[in-house]
Amino acid sequence: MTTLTPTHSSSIPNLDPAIEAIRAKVTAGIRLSLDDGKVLYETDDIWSVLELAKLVRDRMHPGVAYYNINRHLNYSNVCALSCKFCEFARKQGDEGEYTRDLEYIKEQGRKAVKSGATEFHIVGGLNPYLPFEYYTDMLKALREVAPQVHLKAFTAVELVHLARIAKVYKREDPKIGVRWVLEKLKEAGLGSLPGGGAEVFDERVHKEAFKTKIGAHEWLDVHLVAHELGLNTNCTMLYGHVDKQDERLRHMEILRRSQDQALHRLGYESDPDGYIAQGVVESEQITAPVITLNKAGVKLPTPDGVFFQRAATVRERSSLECQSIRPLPHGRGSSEKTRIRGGYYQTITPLPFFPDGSDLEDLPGPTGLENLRTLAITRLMLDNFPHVKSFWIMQSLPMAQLMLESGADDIDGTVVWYDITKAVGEGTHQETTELDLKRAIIEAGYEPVERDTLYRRVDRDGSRWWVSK
Ligand code: V47
Repeated sequence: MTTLTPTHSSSIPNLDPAIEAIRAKVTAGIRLSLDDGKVLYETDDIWSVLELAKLVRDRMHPGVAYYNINRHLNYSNVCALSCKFCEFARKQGDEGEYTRDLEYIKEQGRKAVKSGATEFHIVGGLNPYLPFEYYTDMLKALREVAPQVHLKAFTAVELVHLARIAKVYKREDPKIGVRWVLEKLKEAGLGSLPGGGAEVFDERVHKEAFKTKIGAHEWLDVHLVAHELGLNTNCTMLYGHVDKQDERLRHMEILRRSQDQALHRLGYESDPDGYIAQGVVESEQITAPVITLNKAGVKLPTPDGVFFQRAATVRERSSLECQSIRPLPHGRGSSEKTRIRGGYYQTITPLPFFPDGSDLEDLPGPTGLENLRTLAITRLMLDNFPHVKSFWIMQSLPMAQLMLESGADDIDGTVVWYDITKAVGEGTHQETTELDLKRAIIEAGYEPVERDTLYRRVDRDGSRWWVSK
């Protein structure tokens, strides 16, 4: 039997002076370094880490927390890959394998309309037996029966697979085939991309846990092309298996550099407090300046357009910083107004590893405190991500409540059916009600705001809904 020793002393709070330097940066909205991230992971003073993440979250989303009325749809669990962490995938002919036909898909669409859902989250395995038309037909069928419901579909991993089966994949530049695929899917009704399949961007972890899946380069290329086409995307980090803390921090650095690139394209100005970790993303060829969104007053991008406020002059900025007053937002010239459209990462969702049923089921999976800390660090490091999601299905609703106090501003939606991971004692029917989501948010001290996939406020009258004016 292993003997467990306490990792920190019993005195609470465990104040750590190293946190104070980070607190000053967080208060001023200055980008944290990877060394800061290491302190946040290693400190005994976890409560200060959570408190700092809450400070940023409250500055970006004062008083509110988001949820949506959605449905997840897994169209097939047949998958050519054999990722060690995955319990979802089956081979054709295995017990429990399935591939949904168009009738099933349409039925789901009709149910979604009846329940007032605003979003379908659609993902599946890399099924080698389905033609490319299956995917366009699926989107068109949903468009037909549920024209108002946003279709957030297909991870970067599936999109590369689609380029292959459509025979447009070019090894020398995967972006070409992926662009073709995304254009066709957009025509069929695709609205945005979910964030799955990112796992942890690290070659060691890739080799050890998901060798045959696309790596960081291709994942990032797919999201780059989607952003160039004006599609918003999400991203994830699947942690708590064979990964190490410094690999998670590098994953976060790569994602925030990728978001720097997206925001730069949209016209956001560079942040003079920029920090770029050396040696992490050269190979991804990201040359954009650092752009942050977590300073007080910075307008977050929205798909409907956002107007930058006046840029602070260098003198104003340094004077404010000397006085320890929160700096003004940065933006374009004095009264210039810039319209932002889609083409950026909306949300990061940290995904805690579920060992049961996977090839890595001997591993214990992350603990509650590890989940809280990782979510808080994600909020603190990813200073240019508008939202951080605590996916209640994987974190549990009680834990998602705590996470709203520790960096998260979103808990996802009603879900209904989910097959990728199952909580103990749960099958694929994993549903909660709007009432429960709202109750959880209110109890955590925030006003629940129903959002659509693009984070616009939603008003509704029963199952009828519209985006608020
Ligand atoms: O891509 C697979 C991960 C992802 C396991 O974009 C596992 O808004 C934990 O991406 N333990 C699917 N994780 C979920 C996902 C997601 C969820 C909610 C919202 C959004 C969004 C995205 O789950 C997969 C994979 O990375 N996964 N197996 C496992 N055993």
